[in-house]
Amino acid sequence: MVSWPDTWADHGHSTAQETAEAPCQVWGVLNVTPDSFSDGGKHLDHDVAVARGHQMVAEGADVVDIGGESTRPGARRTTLEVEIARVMPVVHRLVADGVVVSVDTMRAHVAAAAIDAGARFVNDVSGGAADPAMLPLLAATGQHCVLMHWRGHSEGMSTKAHYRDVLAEVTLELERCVDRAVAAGIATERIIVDPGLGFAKDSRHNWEVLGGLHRLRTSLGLPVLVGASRKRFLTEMVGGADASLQDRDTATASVSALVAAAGCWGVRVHDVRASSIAVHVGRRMSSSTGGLATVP
Ligand code: PMM
Repeated sequence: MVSWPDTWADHGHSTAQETAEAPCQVWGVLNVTPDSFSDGGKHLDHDVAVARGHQMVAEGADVVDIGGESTRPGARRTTLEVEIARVMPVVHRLVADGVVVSVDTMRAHVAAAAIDAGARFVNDVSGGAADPAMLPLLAATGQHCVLMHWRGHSEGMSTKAHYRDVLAEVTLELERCVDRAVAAGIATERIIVDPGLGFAKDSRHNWEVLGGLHRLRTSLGLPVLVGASRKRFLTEMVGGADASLQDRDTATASVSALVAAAGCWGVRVHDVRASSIAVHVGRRMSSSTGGLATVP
């Protein structure tokens, strides 16, 4: 089991070389939902979800990220009661078994319940924007959090995929998101940022963000988590709607290696085993070049 530093600054990411040598975290996606775009409906049964959480740890996951609300493009919101009922039993059981758990939620109420139950991270895809109580909660609890680039709820987000310079705008909007979090009282050392691939971004935007990860990371100066796993822009590369899961996971693992080579802090993936290997390859390559590879 990974022992977590008190802050990521303690993790020693102070130079490019040190970042290249620090392990790239692998977060396993555990969606307890009927409608998430790749694993929806698979883990609605809590016993199945808990077993999958353990399997992901055995395959190399550092963190299991549990979500109870689908954020696939066009998805309608889940009620608070349903989200709690889906997520909390799984959080309780995996925490009791010693698994490092993150809760993927935009609701402060769900985050508070998960933190009380022992979740170590709150992964808010809205970067604290969806629920005004979220940032104060994270400040009060001192929890590590992932703040993702977000322009609005899934139902209308495709209409917001307009950029003149996607990398510059995502970086700036994330910077403002971090400023709001710090103003609310969250310590910078507790913040991980995520460019939000697929969220108000089309395929071309996603590739441009991936191509500029090294720049995004160094401009923000914070750990970066990347969630490319099985997303549409990767599926398009391997046959579109007819793509096999295996091919989508191969494409995902290839991205994981490049994300690790770009010095990012972690990847969020469904197929943990392949990406656990891929991030080692990516980090090894970037440390062998004496610093960080710049992903083209
Ligand atoms: N993507 C999804 C859900 N949660 N969280 C973070 N931090 N980053 C992401 O890219 C992200 C996320 C989309 O759905 P999925 O759970 O099926 O991958």
